[in-house]
Amino acid sequence: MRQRDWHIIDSTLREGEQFALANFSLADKIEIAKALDAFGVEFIELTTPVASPESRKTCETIAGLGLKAKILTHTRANLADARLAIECGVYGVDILFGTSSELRRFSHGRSVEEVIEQSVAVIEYIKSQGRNVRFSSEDSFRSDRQDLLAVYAAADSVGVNRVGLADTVGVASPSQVRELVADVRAVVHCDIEFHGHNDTGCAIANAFEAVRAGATHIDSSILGIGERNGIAPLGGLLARMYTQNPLRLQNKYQLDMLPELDRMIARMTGLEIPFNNYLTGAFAYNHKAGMHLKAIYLNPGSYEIIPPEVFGVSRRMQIGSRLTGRNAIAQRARELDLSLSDDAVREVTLLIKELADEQDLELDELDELLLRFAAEVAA
Ligand code: HCA
Ligand code: CU
Repeated sequence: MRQRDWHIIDSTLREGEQFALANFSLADKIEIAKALDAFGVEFIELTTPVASPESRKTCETIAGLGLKAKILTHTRANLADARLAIECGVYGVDILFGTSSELRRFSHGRSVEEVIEQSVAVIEYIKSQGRNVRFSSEDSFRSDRQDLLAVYAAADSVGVNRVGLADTVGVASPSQVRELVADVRAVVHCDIEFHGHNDTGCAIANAFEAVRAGATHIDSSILGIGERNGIAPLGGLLARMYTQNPLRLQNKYQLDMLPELDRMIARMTGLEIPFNNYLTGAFAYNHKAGMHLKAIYLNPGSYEIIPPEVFGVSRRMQIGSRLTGRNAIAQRARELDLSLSDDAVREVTLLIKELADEQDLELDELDELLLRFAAEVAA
């Protein structure tokens, strides 16, 4: 199937607010919204205005900033919540209803018919107010397939703009996502959104499969923050999608702002960016083994699937370890304008490896050693 165009719904200001250490002030939220807008995400989702007076103020303020990104808020599927959302001036309302048998039995206690009836009323109301509306079912992957499709088809038939599939508990595998999105695609004409939690490490892969199966909107958050261990991280999602269609992403988003976004959320939550974070982790572009160093010097593409500069980061050549190789050392010598014979390079490489067996050499120590060695050889 031809891949449809897809869009980012960044939920740092909704799902992300549900992260343990996220207690954003209004000023923080404005900063986040402006940064996401400058980055180029198409949609920004905010916590329901029903949550607290400050949440309401956030909706009103951010909806009034005049950003290019479309502002959504996320509410329960009832008229009172929808009304308040609309009063805040948002572009669209994302409504959510639980369709799994557990939620129907233990949470809201409604039958599928009642879920449809109530959702349709809310969808029609939001549309009558000229706003964009999305209907999503919580815990979609543990819902009865026929129930789920019936609810989506009903929402579609009254003109919902999007239906959302939520892997609320992070249980879905990529092939399950592909299958369910395809099934939904077959019964609705509207757009399809996917929201995936990362409990089993599949959030990015699941989002990727969702797009391939026809989803048009993907939820993400900066650094992946959200309930428990969060959802698909913006950076990782873009890394995954970049490998499919680099130009499209480069034309659409200010990709080199990613480190700034990740640092902003790390600062506001008091966390470090994880060492192994997609693209922006301290070692995401670290090259260490001799074979890798040699190949990177010749052609960075040999071990880098995405050029670091695209996302505003730089590579790190770790040439002072016991795993280093003579090609890396020769390259460093050339960079220092030293001319060493092949034999001399071989000799100094052995020396470096011996020293690094004790402790890695920092670049300045290594440079000093090379300069001294070259002077001795010349003498
Ligand atoms: C939650 C709700 C939600 C909603 C997703 C959506 C989920 O449980 O906090 O509206 O698409 O994961 O189900 O984040
Ligand atoms: Cu969620």
